[in-house]
Amino acid sequence: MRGKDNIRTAAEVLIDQLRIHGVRHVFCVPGESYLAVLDAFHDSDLAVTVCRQEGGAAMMAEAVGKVTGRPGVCFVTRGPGATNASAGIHIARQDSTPLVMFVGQVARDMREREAFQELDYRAVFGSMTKWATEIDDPARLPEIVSRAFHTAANGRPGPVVVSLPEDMLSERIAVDDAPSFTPVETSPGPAEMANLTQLLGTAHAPILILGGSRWSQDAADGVARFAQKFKLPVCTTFRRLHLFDALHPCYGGDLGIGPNPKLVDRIKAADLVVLIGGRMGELPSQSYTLFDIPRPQMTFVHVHPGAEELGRVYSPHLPIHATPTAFAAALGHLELPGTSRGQAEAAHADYLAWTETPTAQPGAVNLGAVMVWLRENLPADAILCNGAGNYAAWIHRFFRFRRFGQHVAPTSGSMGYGIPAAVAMKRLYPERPVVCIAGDGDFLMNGQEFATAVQYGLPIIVVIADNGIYGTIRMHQEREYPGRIVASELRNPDFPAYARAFGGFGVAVERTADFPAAFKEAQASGKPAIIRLAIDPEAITPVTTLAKIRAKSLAEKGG
Ligand SMILES: Cc1ncc(C[n+]2csc(CCOP(=O)(O)OP(=O)(O)O)c2C)c(N)n1
Ligand SMILES: [Mg+2]
Repeated sequence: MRGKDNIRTAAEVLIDQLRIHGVRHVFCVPGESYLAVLDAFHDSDLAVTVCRQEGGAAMMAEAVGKVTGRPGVCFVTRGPGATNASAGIHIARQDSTPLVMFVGQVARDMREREAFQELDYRAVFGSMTKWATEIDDPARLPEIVSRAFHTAANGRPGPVVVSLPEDMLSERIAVDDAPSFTPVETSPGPAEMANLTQLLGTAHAPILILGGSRWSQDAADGVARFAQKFKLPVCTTFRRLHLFDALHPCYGGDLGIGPNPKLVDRIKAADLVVLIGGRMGELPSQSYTLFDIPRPQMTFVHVHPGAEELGRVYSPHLPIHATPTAFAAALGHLELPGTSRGQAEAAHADYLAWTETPTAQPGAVNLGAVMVWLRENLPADAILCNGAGNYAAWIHRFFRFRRFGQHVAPTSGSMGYGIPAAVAMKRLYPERPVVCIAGDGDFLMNGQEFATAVQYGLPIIVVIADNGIYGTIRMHQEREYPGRIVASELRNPDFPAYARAFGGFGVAVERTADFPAAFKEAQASGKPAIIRLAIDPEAITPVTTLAKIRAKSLAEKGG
């Protein structure tokens, strides 16, 4: 309880800092290590979501950071809680997402004895976070929390871990609050924009590639206007499809796993590549084969909010240290001689042709056709979440994302992300339809958070592509060790019954034609829902089958 003399417990000071920094939602699994914080939640207006596993809580906070650009916040207990949560910390790292995780810690006078569940968080999270620290002196709480928010959100965003010794949290102190934080925008300089104008003005086949974080709808619109004015083709990196309207006449497609070969050819033939916001990691660079390292073969402009990322792998001809938001605003003032620079029209025609019609598949449910139905029937404000597995290839290929924040999925390829992300999105945006697409393996990595959806009355719709295998791994096995199947087969529960057991709605779909009715039933139920799709394991990607991969591999290996 707060005293009348403005003396607060450290835990109350902490909650007040969160409110000052604009936090509305916190995700947690409780622990006795931070009871004083839980008690401070009691009197605050923070929306608290209690989760079933810390990995889920951390992924929910990560999803909030992804779509809002401000740190998502989670609270977990020491040792086992923190290590469970590390799955979400890793996603925030790879995906450049602002996240602040608070961890309970043993009392200060017990440290270094390996007391119950004690860990050294600076050491454990040191290489996974932008900053990992512990608060010893409650009087420094406003300062350290302020730094945590700045660090998580500025430059290249990422996770910060703050450890809270139990006895520190219940100390009573008089201390001033910190001012609220604002992420720092880094703008490109006039010299850089002049240089860019010159490069774009003389290029014959330029292309823009969008990726990373620190975007907004305004920034995406700004790039779209610029691209349209000068007919520049634009593509997006792995799982960043939401950065550009797929039906914009300049959109050339998704540079992720299994991209359109015509897009890859277009990039190879480009004489100027402008990469905005992304790191050009392993997946979009097609395993580091698209561009020469360190100096790309074509003129390479790299715009990134983190100074340390410029020149890290690729040495750009023109590095621009800027946030995508500030860079997009600067593009509005950029004039190029003439109007026709690139082959946007041809790139967009290639994209439309590649994504228009579902490919033929073995089995009675065609996941491509399901995606096409969803893209034609979900409203423009719907949010799609997913984790990792081969099933996601059909999302990337056939769903056409139209606006920022519409796709919430891990560039880190972390299974189990879709359910927590969907729960977080529905908690944030109760009025928007939220659909999670999951694999059977993927779903059960965090399926327990379906209980959280039920607990908070969040009618998310989960579509499980159930092929009875860890399909991605089986695909790699067949390619590398044909016919030698091990540890990739799954015996699954009855997923619709699972949904019902949790208090949700469940339905099974055995034929493509039954999907629309099942989806409408799920919507009408008003409950969190699971739609189980019976997917033929042979339908391993939109373009090939397991049998074909095995046969090809056997032929190559002389088997
Ligand atoms: C947390 C985590 N563990 C393991 C992996 C390795 N992995 C990548 S995809 C995959 C299988 C996915 O199976 P499923 O969700 O059923 O989708 P499918 O490939 O069958 O469509 C595995 C095990 C991973 N990416 N993330
Ligand atoms: Mg599977």
